[in-house]
Amino acid sequence: MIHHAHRRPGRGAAAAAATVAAAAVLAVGHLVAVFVAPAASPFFVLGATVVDNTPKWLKDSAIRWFGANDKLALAISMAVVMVLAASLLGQLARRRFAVAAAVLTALGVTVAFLAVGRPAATAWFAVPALAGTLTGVAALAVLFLGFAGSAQPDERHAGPTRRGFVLALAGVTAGVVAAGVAGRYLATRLRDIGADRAAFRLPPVAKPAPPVSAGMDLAVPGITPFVTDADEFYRVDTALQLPSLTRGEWRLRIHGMVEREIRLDFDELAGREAVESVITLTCVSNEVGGDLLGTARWTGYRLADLLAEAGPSPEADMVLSRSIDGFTASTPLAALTGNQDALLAVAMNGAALPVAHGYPARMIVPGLYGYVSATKWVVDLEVTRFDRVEAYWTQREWAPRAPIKTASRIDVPAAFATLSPGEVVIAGVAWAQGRGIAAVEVQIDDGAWQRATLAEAYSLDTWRQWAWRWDALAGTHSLRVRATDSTGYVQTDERTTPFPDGATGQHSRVVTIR
Ligand SMILES: Nc1nc2c(c(=O)[nH]1)N[C@H]1C(S)=C(S)[C@@H](COP(=O)(O)O)O[C@H]1N2
Ligand SMILES: [Mo]
Repeated sequence: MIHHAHRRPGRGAAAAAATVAAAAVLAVGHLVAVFVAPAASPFFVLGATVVDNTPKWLKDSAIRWFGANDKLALAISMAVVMVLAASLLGQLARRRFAVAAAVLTALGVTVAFLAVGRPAATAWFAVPALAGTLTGVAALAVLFLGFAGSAQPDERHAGPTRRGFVLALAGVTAGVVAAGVAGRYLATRLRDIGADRAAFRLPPVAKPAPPVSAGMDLAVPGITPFVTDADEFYRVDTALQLPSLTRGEWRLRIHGMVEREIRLDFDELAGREAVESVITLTCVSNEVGGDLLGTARWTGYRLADLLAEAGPSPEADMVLSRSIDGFTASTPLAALTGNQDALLAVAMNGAALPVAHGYPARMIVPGLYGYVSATKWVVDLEVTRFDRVEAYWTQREWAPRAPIKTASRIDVPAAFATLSPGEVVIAGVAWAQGRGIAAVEVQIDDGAWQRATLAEAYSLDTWRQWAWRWDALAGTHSLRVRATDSTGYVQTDERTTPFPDGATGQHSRVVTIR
């Protein structure tokens, strides 16, 4: 009689087998999601769940430690956790296969539940995780049970069983890799979001935005152009994988404290009046002198009109917008109903929104930082109250209300530049959306503040270029800028961090003249 213990794979083999079974759940789930809904991939569902539930201290440290690689750091941590958990599952499977299979099933079903709970999910969102789980459990059975019957008494002998196990492991691994590669390939072939974007036609606008005139660009070499190219535009979001949402799939639901709920698809937008607006979008995380802001000509539909159709309750004071990937922003209702330039934007600088900037539709609200207003891939607007619900960053203690602060930046000369004595043009941009820039001043070392020349203003909601001609003398000098907005507020010298509602402080640069 063969002793029971001899039928088990060794510890290492068990860990490898269970890791491959767990990878099968993700790979097959990802492949099936290509056909069902890409956002339902167990991979993204887990990633998004982790991102949404990472405590603020950990997220802040991750951003501090890894900077822009925070998403890569997350993927690596998740992979490490998965391998560790799967190794434990493997040890369990060696002893009690049925219990291990039940645990894997329970985990898979949990992911299916999480998938159904994602924003804009349907019951179909459970399918990829369930299909993946079935495959994973089958892989586990093949690897742990399939070859146990003819076990060699001692694993160290390279008998048929051991060879069989290795072959099975290799076969299942190959299957998992094939499913993963097929998922990635098909995702780009079947879901050609590029073709969907290319087929987009800009809606005719009844009243085009005023043109950007020559006087708005001072044409100083190196200064930030008035309009930012879409591919130069800063990008900030929590998305691990850019959502791929076609116009055909896109839906917008307006609900909550409204007289009537509204559901719109993209074709229904075409029947509405499209408008155009040039707006400077700004990120609250922009440091003094930073480049997390840009100006574009946005085309879209007035949020005021869409909300009016739904009829917000007089008790409501906020709109919670939600993206396909679960990001939320809380925007004061009055900022949407009281501003004709608050848009459900579908185009940027005359072309469909780039996927990274919210294709096929996003919000653009003048005067508010992006995290409380500029939801990309927006699919849901809930009319509600600030005292009822908190948005993504507000839950992480950023300010619930976040108007953009008056600020200015030096674009030229570059930091630590070495220049020749004589005329040096100091120039940059200043912004105070909603109020407008009234003056910009420059200070050299401890000298008097000097009035810069302002470019023509486009509107209160856009940045404004400024320039000042300096007769530079030899030496090392510090250049400093401050803006005054139309309310008379002079940009403070007091330095604060972006957290919780935007940085303050004046931008300065050191240059050498010789
Ligand atoms: N879906 C989604 N929309 C989002 C975000 C996000 O993380 N997810 N980030 C917001 C923030 S913080 C900013 S500053 C703007 C940036 O928009 P952009 O990437 O087009 O410049 O998008 C906003 N909209
Ligand atoms: Mo932001």
